[in-house]
Amino acid sequence: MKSKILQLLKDSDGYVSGEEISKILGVSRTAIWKVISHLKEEGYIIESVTKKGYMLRETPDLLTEDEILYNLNTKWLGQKIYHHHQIDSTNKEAKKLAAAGEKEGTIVISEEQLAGRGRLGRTWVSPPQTGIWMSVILRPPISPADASKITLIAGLAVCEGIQAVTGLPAQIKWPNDIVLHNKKICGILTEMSAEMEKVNYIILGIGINVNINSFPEDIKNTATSLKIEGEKDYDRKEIVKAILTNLEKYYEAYLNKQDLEDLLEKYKRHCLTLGKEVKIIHRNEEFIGKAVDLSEEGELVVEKQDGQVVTVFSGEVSVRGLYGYI
Ligand code: BT5
Repeated sequence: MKSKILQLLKDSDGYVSGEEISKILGVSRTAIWKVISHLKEEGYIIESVTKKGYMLRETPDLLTEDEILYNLNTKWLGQKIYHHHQIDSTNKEAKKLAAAGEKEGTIVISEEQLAGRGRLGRTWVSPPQTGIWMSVILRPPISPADASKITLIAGLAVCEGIQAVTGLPAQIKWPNDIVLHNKKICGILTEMSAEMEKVNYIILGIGINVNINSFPEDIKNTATSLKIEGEKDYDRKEIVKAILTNLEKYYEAYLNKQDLEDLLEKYKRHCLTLGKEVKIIHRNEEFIGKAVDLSEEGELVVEKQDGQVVTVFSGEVSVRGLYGYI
């Protein structure tokens, strides 16, 4: 009932009377009043005027289920959201839920992470209420060997989502970073539980720096936020919605065709790695070459300095520019 009342308030330009709400939803005026009090506790500013009714004045800047579901155009992705004010890591929590049978499309989102994680045990800086720290539970009927393609699909969905809402020229740094003006604004961490031939679930963790003003010393030269680059605050909810809409569309397109063909063209257009001299780092080995293309499987095709052409699987590699992060 809470989300329905909220929807009525949001859809109206003026006051909505208790009588009207009561008629539409078939609930008592006291029940409505209780919900309104509850919404106020959550941070909604709602004016109540006798004889006129209720008017929504302000919505809290929180990524709650109610806020994200309002006008979200997906069929299944993000239709159930666990919202936290603080958590260690949304990926860790999503993994617990998935292992306990949570269905595909459910999302864990937190205003702050105390132990946000990057790849290979690295940390992810996740300050309160200024970013999008979320994890999506997916159960694709694919082989574990294809799981890294989900990272590419997510990168495309995030890049285009950010561009659409902010108008900023976000680009993809293959395989899992989104960058803006050559600095990182988003990282993607894909974790999987699988058997030999079958994926049990994939946790797609997405971290986006939205309204962060500054970063710790060790990453301040490589990290940035939408606010720093665009010089204004952005609405986190709208970005989440745009990403979920794209992600559902591209994920379904990939599963229907069982290949990346249609998506790769778009991906390449946004990919700043192509055409660049890169250093590929995998465990203790590294080599230098030019990133010339992406294979049909989404691997990076690199021409080494001796002319040999190799394909690099996205698994656990790090890609660096010759003169720094890009
Ligand atoms: C990533 O790892 O880029 C994946 C980040 C995924 C974060 C999301 S947030 C929701 C979900 N829950 C989690 O616990 N994680 C996921 P990697 O490519 O390994 O990059 C990590 C490196 O990026 C760190 O070692 C830092 O150098 C740098 N870094 C850390 N925090 C950053 C930030 N907020 N913005 C930009 N760079 C950052």
